[in-house]
Amino acid sequence: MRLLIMGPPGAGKGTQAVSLAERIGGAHISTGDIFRANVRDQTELGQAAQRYMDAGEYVPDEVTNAMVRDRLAQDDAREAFILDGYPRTVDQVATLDGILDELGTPLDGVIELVVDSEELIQRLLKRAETSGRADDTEEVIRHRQDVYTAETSPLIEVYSSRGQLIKVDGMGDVDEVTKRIDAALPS
Ligand code: B4P
Repeated sequence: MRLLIMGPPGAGKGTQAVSLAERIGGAHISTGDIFRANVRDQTELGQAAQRYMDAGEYVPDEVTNAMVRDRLAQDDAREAFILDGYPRTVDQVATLDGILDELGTPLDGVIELVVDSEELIQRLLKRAETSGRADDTEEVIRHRQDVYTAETSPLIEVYSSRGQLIKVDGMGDVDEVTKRIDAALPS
């Protein structure tokens, strides 16, 4: 199965995508994780991404699109994958459509995790106590929510109009949300 998981920062995308990848037997492709690994290793990609991430801004599309194109062409993503945190802009949707067309690997569904805005902030503030992530300060957390609303929330309508959107209530504990996702997936 080939899936996207969407939702604002703190919705639980990464949390759910890790276990979902195991259940569908596919690759977990998190653009945030790939950027953080590159920042940690101080690669050229990491150096290009770091200042955007630290400020809560999106990394430019040309950098992100090239990275995802390479990753999706790898063997472990052939039959099944969950894309976590990509696409995030209208341009990224167009690029992803082209990549999946070329590879002949269409999507089976797009999961949207729906969570109240105050709950999002509380989760990320809690993570800030332990994560050490430069983008987990209250000011940057709030800015990331605004960037999501402006840049990414319009994508929900795009996938909804294609009949691919699977809305899942992301409130409640992690296991409850996992059960809801499994119940909502196409068979
Ligand atoms: P991401 O790594 O995708 O960061 P995120 O939006 O904060 O989501 P994450 O997956 O980490 O959090 P989750 O909701 O699982 O992106 C980071 C940055 O990378 C972006 O700001 C941008 O700069 C760059 N980037 C990434 N992709 C890009 C793209 N496509 N284009 C351009 N730039 C891009 O979990 C949050 C917290 O909630 C965790 O602590 C978790 O434990 C907790 N949690 C989860 N589920 C819970 C539940 N049910 N109850 C309570 N807590 C829960």
